[in-house]
Parts: sequence; C-alpha cells; structure tokens
Amino acid sequence: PVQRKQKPKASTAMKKPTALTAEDKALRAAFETAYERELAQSSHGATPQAALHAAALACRESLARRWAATQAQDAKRGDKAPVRRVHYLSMEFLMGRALSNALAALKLTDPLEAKLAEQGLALGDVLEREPDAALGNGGLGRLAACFLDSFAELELPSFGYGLRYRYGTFAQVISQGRQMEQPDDWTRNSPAWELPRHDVRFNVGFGGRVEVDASGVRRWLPADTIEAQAFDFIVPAHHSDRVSTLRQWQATAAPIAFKPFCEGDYARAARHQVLADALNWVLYPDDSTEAGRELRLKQEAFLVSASLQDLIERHLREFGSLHNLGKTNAIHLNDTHPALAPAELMRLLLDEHGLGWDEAWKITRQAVAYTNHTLMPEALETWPVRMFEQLLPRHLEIIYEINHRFLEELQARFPGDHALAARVSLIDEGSHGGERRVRMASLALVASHRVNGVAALHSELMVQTIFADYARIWPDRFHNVTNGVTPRRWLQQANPQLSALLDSRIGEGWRKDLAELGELKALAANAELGEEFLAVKRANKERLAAVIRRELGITVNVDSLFDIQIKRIHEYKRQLLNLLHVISRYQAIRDNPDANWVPRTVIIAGKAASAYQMAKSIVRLAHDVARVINSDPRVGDKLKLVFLPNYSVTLAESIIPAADLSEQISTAGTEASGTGNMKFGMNGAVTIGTWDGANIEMAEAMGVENMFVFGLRADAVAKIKSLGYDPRLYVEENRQLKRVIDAISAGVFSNGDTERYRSLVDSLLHRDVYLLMADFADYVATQAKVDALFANRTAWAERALRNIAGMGPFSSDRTIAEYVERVWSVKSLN
Ligand code: NBG
Repeated sequence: PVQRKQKPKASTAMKKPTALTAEDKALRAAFETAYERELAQSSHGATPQAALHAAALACRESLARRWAATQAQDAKRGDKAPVRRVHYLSMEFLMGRALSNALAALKLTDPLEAKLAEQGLALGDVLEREPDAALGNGGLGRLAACFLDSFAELELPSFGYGLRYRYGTFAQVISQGRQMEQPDDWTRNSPAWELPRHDVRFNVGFGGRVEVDASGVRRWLPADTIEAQAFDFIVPAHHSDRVSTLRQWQATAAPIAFKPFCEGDYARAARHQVLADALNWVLYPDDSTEAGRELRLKQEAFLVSASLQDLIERHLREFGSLHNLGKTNAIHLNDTHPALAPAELMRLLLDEHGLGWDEAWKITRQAVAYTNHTLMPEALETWPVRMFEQLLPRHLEIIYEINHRFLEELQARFPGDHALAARVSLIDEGSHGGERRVRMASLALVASHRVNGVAALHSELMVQTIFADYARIWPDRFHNVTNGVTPRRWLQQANPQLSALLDSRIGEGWRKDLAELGELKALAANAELGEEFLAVKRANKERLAAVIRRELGITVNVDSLFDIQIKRIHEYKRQLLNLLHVISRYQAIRDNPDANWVPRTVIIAGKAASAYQMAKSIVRLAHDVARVINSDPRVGDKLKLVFLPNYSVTLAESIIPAADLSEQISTAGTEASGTGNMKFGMNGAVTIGTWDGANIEMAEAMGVENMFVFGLRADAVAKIKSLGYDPRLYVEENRQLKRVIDAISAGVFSNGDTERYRSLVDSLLHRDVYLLMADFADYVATQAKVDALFANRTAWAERALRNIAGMGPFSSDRTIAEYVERVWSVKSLN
C-alpha cells in the first residue's frame, strides 16, 4: 500500500523506518539466503564484484517469482478485459543499471547494506561495478526503458521486445580531443540479471524462395533459418508486486555442419554460427550510414518474427483460436525499426495459420499502432526492394498485396490523383533515378489503427509535414502522446536528498503520483525551503565536481552556475550554439576580467554517431575550446568548460541532480520531444530553451515566466527558410558573433591550425541549416538574464522550485496511462 502524504511540521527530512509486512520479511529472508548461497560460489570470497553478482542473482530469484505470479494473473484476464496486452517492439532499450532499482522496489536496500557491512563492503562500491546495459543510442531507447518501468507500476499486462546485443552502443574514448569508438562489451562482467528462457525458442527464416502448390497456396522456403532464444529482463513495480518484462532475443548458433567439417572445410561448417552471431553483435551506433544495412534489416526481421511468434503462441495457449487476437493484443512499433511487424503478422496468420486475407488484415490493423520519434526526413527508413527479394521474398509479396489494396482504395477516394498515389505508396518507384525501395513508415501507417507523435508540437508538425498526405487520407488516425520519464530512476534514486526534502514538505505521495509535485508551488517562495533546496543542490554539485576531478583532473568551483547540456551530439541539438556562447563569454571575460562575472561551469556530454563527421568535429571543438579556456589564468573559475566522456544513463544520473541550468536549445521544430529536459526539470534545474518539443508543454505547465525561452519559433524558422536564409547577414550585423567565428577560423583554439574547423565554419556561414546565426544574439542576451537571476540566491531557488512544481505531468506513468486510454484499450478500436 502506498503511504499517503503526511505533512511533518519540521523542516528537516526525517527518515521514518517503514513498517515491514510479513511478506516483506519473507522476501528479506529469501533474499539473504539466496545471497549467501550465491556468494559461497565465489572463488575469491566477498569481493565487491562477487557481492554484486550474488545480490543480482538473489534479486532475480525474487523477481522471477513475481514474474510468474504476474503472468498467472494476466493469463486469467480472458477476452473481456478492457485493456489489451501490450507488445512493445523496439530495437533499443537503454536500461542502464538495474540493481539499485530492483533493491528499492523490493525494499532490499537496507538488508543488503547490512549484509555487505558484515563483509566489510560498502553498498556504493558494489553498485558502482554494475555495467550499464546500453542497448540504445539516446532518447528513443531510454524512453522505452522508462516505459517498462511504468508498465510495471501501472500493472499493465505487457512485454517489451528487443534484441540482446552482445555489444551495446560504443564506448566513447577521447584521444587528443577526438572521439574514438570502442566496443562496449557489457555482458563480460555483467551480473547475471537476465533469465535465459531455454524453452522459449523460435525459428526465423531468411532468403530462399516462395513456392506455389497446385491449389495456389504459397509457401516460403527460406534458405537459412536462425533460432531465436529468449532472455528476460524483469522490471519491478515499486508500489505493488507486479513486474514487467523485457524479452530480448538472442540468435543461437545452429550446430556445425558435420559433412563440411569432416571434409576439413571449417569455415563452411561454421557458417551458420557466424551468421547467427553477427545478428547479435552490435547495436548500430549510427543511424545515418549505409554500412551494414543488410544486417540491420535482418536484425529487424529477427526481432519482429520471434516476438510475433511468441505472441501467437501465448495467445493460442490462452484462447485456442486467433479470431480475437487483435482485440486482446496490441502491437506497438517504437518508430519504424520494427515496421516489418504487420507484414510478418500477415505472413504468420495467412501461411502458418491458414486465415484468409480479410480476417488477417482486420486482426493486424486492430493490433498494430505506431509512434513516430523524429521529423528528420533522412531518418524515415526505406529498404531497397532488391534486398527484400533476397532476404524476405514472402514479406515482399505481402507488402505488394497490402499496397495494391491500399492504392485501389485510394483510387476510389481520390480518383485520378496519381501524384498522391506515388507519394504515399509503400513502394518508392525510384522516380529520382534511384532504385525501388520499400517505405517502412508507409507500411507502419497503413497497418496502424493509431499513429502518434511524442509532444504536441511534434504531433502537429508530423501531420503538416512528413505525413501530410496520410493525415489527409486518415485524419482520425493521428494523435499526440507527450513523452514522460520515470520519476523512480530520475528523481527518487538519482536524487535521494531532494526526494527526502520533498517528502518533508509535501509528503511522499509524489512518489506514486507525480502530479502531487504541484503542491510545491504554494511553498516555492518560502526562503527557508529555498535555502534547504540550495544546500541539497550544492551537495549534488560537490559529488559531480569529484567525478570531474577524477575523470579529467579539472577542479571546478561548486558555487559557480552549473550549465549543462547532455544528449547525443547532433547539429540540430546545437551543442555548437552552446560553444559559440562559451567562446563569446570567454572573449568578454578576457576584455574585462575584473567585471562582476557570475562564475559558470559549462558541462557537455554526449556521443557522436561514428560516421557523423560534423558531430565529431563539434566534439573536437569542445575539447579545443576547453583546453584554451581552462588553462587561461585570466579566466580562472569565472568560466570553465568540461566535456565528460562516455555519456551513459549512469553518468546522467549523477550529472542531472547537480544541474543549475538545463540547455534545451534545438532549432524550433526539430526536437520531437526531448526527455532530458524533463529529468532536469524535476531535479530543480532551470531550463534555457527554445520553443520546441516538450519544452513548450513544460513552460506551459510551470508558467512560461519560469523558463528562459529564446530564439525563433517553428513557424518563423520555416518562414525564414522559405524566404532564403542568409546566415552571413547575421554575422555581419553582430560584432560579438563575428569575433567568435573569426577566432575559430583563425585557429585560436586549434594551435593556429586554420584548416581544422574550416568546413564547420563554412557550413555555418553558407548554409547554417539549423539557424545558429539567427538565434545567437537572443541566446546570448538570454544567458545574461540567467546570470542576473543566479546572482540572486533566493530568487533562483524560488524559480527552481517552481520548475519542480510544474513537472507533475512529465512522469512516464501519465504517458502510459494516455497510451492505454487512446491506443491500447479495447475501446480505442471503435
Ligand atoms: C528521439 C527524439 C527525441 C525524443 C525521443 C523519444 C529518435 C529517433 N528520436 O526528441 O529525437 O524525446 O526520440 O521520443 O531517437
């Protein structure tokens, strides 16, 4: 049961010992036994690594029991349940660490700490050893991980489905200011979190041909089959015994071929093994290159096929028939990566289970829904028809048939509009001289009963731009569900001191229902609370400063304003604009070192996709600028620039609680939502941001006067571009900006090397696709307002508290509740 809020009078946060139920005690005892049993198997005794392993296995045992109970409950729901079982298909799940979350959910943190103390170990040292499961690139993958947390919390019958990559997203190493990528061998030392399901295996076919028998029935004869085996990652709820599941598929190697082996042809004997292994090797660190595209398509097909076979098997076990599959199951496509799902579902229903086209299509349309996560047109996946012919010939036939029926319907509704048909067809006919390609977004759109964007502005622009034609065809299909993040990980666990402070003022209810943060609004002007908030913030900043010192040997002033931008490095996110501001501030400080500067520490972290040269150049510039500024004695601690390498979920958990200022400065209309913005907000950072993505809804929720908003809005951006944007005009007009650009060009930060940033500067001066030049002046002026507010402690604290107070709507629990209401409930089918 959740503790309702009780408001202590005292201003100090008191830790109440929570009463243990009989069940809690039993769980504790089971945990301790399991922990000791596992630890006894360590060859080196109670090392932190062994303790981590034992604790993870002991937690897993309890979670496995909860898992079985959850499944048993769900299996009994029958086909009258108002909410369908959700199958969330995603190529990325950015889970981070799991142990501390599991301990918190199971209320086992204290018992483990006590056990460890007996062994002379500290909990922190043990938790530190867990590697991040970094099976995602950025926001999209982390969102999926937050959703699993909310699935459990909201007791939603569900499965997340992904691939069990052997290597997560690459490890970023900085060498002489440059990013290098190294494989991230996350399973090597990982505690045995996952439950291997030896009995859950499915075959997935590739290649071959389609045969038609005498009665006209089509049969796919794949050339290769690879077996998928399930590994479950169990995610506990915090306020009930329910769990959710991330089921990840691993390609298991078929045995060696015996004949070639006997003939001494080992390569051929092991061909299947290499094929299988390669499927699982790597999460693509890069969403923009052509490299390995065939393997990527295979990965997508593998994920989709294994997951849907699993779904069908479960469904048949529960109901014995497929006719109600769409009414009892939702299949959610996290972006277009799993968009093969409707084609594969059709194939399974038609070819393997003998349904007719109309019934199979009806079921598919009921089940499938799709979320779009970006407006960048280059991110809309397409695959050469040729590749489909080779790898997935039966799927291609089905896609042709879906397309044929769709275009016929279209012809009836919009007679003669051939241009429309060509634009929306599932097949791009290669009209621009290219090869014919399958458009995955079109497949997702045609097959889905609901399609959504991830923030209000994004959903609006989605139907006005990339999906305008489809929105005209099916206006009711499109809607919005604004993203959210799990407050368990991002506030409760990342920031225990702030959490305790919140408990002391508004009670503990926010831990279950984040909307209760709204109660803080009435207290925001309370000076005493403000001071306590600042003390918590300072402690968090000290911790981060220690990380910076350890990682980089840089000492930062914890009383300076911590100004932080952490996210994938991308031109549209405009880390470069941030750097331009830093350079300009540096120049101003050098001009006038004795002025009353508000000291600042600018912190950046993020990975650049390995083939994305411009992003890598921005990483390098950050290092070059940091080297010059940080070693300039005239600057001292008035300004420091820090690039923290190898950004990860875990690093974010220590950075975010320490932030004063959150940089959310994408060109308006480009950031679909953003979720970092929300994590910062709930940790009491003030946002400087553009009118973009979820920044807008955050501003509205907290009162726009509490955010530092700057820059052109999306409509102005579109207008300026249509009128013919010339970045040079802005540079000519603005001395400060010109001086910044000139310094980069002249090699001030590159030891006199005037070539290093030539193409970066050229692109700013001649194209500036993301309008940095146009937004620079307003950005710098707004940063000056930030300084002024920060100089006033009480005013700053009040502002930060108002930010927290406004963050209630940005829990992923609210997001998932909306998906249930609008997409996954049975009612949404009508
Ligand atoms: C990202 C967007 C973010 C958004 C997350 C989660 C992709 C393709 N998209 O703005 O860039 O917050 O998705 O929806 O990674």
